[in-house]
Amino acid sequence: MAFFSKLKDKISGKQDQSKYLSGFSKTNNALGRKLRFITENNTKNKENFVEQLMITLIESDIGYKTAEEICDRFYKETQDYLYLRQEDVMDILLETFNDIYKEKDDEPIVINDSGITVILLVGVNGSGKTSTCAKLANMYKKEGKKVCVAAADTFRAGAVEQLKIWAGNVGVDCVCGKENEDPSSVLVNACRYAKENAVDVLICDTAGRLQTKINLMAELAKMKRVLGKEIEGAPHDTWLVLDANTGQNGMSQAALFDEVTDLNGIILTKMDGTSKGGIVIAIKNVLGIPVRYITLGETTDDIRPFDFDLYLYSIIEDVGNVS
Ligand SMILES: Nc1nc2c(ncn2[C@@H]2O[C@H](COP(=O)(O)OP(=O)(O)OP(=O)(O)O)[C@@H](O)[C@H]2O)c(=O)[nH]1
Ligand SMILES: [Mg+2]
Repeated sequence: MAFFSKLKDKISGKQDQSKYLSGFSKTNNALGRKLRFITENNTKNKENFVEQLMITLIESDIGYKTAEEICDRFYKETQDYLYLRQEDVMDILLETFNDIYKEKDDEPIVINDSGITVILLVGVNGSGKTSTCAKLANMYKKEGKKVCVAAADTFRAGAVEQLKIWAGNVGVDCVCGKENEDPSSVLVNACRYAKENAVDVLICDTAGRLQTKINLMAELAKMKRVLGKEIEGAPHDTWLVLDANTGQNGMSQAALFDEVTDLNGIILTKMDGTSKGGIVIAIKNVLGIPVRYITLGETTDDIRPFDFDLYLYSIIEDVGNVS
């Protein structure tokens, strides 16, 4: 297993891998187990294997287009299928996932070295925006940065209070809006506060909205413009907070939010609770938007930078045995 050995070498020095992998295990064990199963059961029939592979990939939310691409590539790579060992089939599959994900390079996260880095979080209702705001705030604070959060969800009753409590727990400043206040005016106040208080990172929470509601999407476009007027280049990062359980609707969310807000990243939440997770590959392959972070639970520590090599490694079943 040439590719797998290389992958193992690559990740062996990475910190925190066991927690990362155990958080993933549900997602990728399910995919890994299915891949193993169809590999074992189709040693003599390549056509049948590829058909089963297509179904498995679609069941794991990889999406039709990307699944088809993986199957086509796999088919071409395995002229000698009948002579391949099961582990070699698995190895070729993992390498195909890798090649498809890494075909387009990820642009790095934008950091404003000359001032405040502004991050805008957008997404549908309940995807995890507010809790992710707290998780990011906690993470950046631990890196030694001065962090402020902006509670610009003035639409849902209790939303401002929710972020205020999280901010208090994490120990960062929070600029709050009032219920029904224009969210853009909250962002103006937050930018001014950030400038006056030497803040390094300003993270803006927004109200959940369906990607198909045109007026609410227009409101987001306004928020972006307002941020840019207050702080040059802001928002530097606009990230879609996407529930990993959403399945293929996630593709439509990503496409429509991207159209209005020009996303430069995705945060995949609730990775601890999904048995799918193939959407990581689909979004990157179809829309070219990289996953920046994943969240793996409900405490403020449950956030990790997304690492594709660890993700891929965890697809192989024995995730606990990384040495
Ligand atoms: N298990 C698990 N639960 C999560 C994760 N992230 C968020 N949640 C839960 O998902 C629910 C919704 O999270 P919120 O952060 O309030 O979501 P939101 O997008 O701000 O919701 P709205 O403001 O109503 O649009 C909460 O119960 C969170 O605790 C995660 O990574 N794992
Ligand atoms: Mg919220």
